[in-house]
Amino acid sequence: MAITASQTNPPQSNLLPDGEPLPSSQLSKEDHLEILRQLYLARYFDVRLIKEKKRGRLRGTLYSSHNQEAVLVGSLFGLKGTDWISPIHRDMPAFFMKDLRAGWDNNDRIGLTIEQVCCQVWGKQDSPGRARDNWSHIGSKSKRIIHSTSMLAGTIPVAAGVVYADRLNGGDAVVLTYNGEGSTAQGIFHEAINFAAVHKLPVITIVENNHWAYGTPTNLEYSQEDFARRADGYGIPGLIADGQDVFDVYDKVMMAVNHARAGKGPSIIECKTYRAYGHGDHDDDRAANYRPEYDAKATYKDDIEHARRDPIDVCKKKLVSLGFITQADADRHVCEYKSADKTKDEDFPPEVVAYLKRGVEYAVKNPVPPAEEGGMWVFRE
Ligand SMILES: Cc1ncc(C[n+]2csc(CCOP(=O)(O)OP(=O)(O)O)c2C)c(N)n1
Ligand SMILES: [Mg+2]
Repeated sequence: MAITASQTNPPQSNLLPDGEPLPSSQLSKEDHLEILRQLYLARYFDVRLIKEKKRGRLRGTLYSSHNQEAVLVGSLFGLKGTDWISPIHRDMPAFFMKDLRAGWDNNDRIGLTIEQVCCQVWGKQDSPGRARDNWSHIGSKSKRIIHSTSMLAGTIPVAAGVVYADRLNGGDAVVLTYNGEGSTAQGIFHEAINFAAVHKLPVITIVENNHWAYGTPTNLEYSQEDFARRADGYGIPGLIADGQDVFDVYDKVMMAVNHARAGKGPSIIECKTYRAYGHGDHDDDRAANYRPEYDAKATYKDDIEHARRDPIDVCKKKLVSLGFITQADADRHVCEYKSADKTKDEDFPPEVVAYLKRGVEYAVKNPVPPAEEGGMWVFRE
């Protein structure tokens, strides 16, 4: 039998020391329920924005995170507040979900508030960017969120520098950088990861492999079967996570976090998922044309099918199997496998709807910044 390249050099399957249990096996029933609530929250944020945009209430481009929620929730859940993250355009919920485990209404937690993030989307005065820039172009030094930019992969060297400084100051922070698989073709991706590998910096690079970079499919982006194998070239671990299974993402990220915190350096985690809509909302109609025929013929079409499992459905099934919820609980609010226009508020738990309502109402009432600000902060004031 012919031996394929991936059999001779498969990505690592885990980073667990011998005999150590999976990190997710240590999560409590409350943690499991909280993870499901956070998945609902990330989904609701996205569908609400899609609806607001369609009604003409928002300006800017919406890069939907629909179907990719498990990557965000699973990767953020085990972080300490003092860890850093660097989200990009498709990770909008990450800005308010960082450190959410410390309490949805805890004003001292180290993540942006839902009000700040809604103000950013609505282009209002209390947004971190004071309505001067694209939705996802925000960050906060005190909240340990590296400012997102549009220069894809450009935040990885910044992230490496941030944790390098933290180490020199005696800290134990790790940084999670988020990148689409298309962004990995940038030269800076290699330069930054190589630097982090050489200096054993605690940089964990999440590759959100949603199988499309704008209109480019993965087989025109890189030539390996599994992107995670590229880690071998840097001499660091590369893990693959089922991006639809929040607990698999959690496990792989926690393995990488523990590895990094122990001073063993960076890793790459490829989360296999699928982009639910177009690149941005301007691309939805075109994507509905350019994708189906191509996907059906792709050699990795099974991967795509797998990545189209709804992460909320996958999570509920796990919780039912563990006896943490009943099937009746699982069926109470059903948003899974529904496109945004097909969902209603009743498809989400009331506390999720109320949380976002608070953010939206704050943003709607918040004034736009004074016009005189327009020319400010371009140069040092
Ligand atoms: C350096 C750079 N090149 C091109 C672009 C334009 N651009 C923005 S998003 C995008 C596609 C990104 O695809 P991927 O990294 O897979 O992320 P996804 O949108 O799928 O989440 C492109 C080409 C950019 N912002 N920066
Ligand atoms: Mg992509």
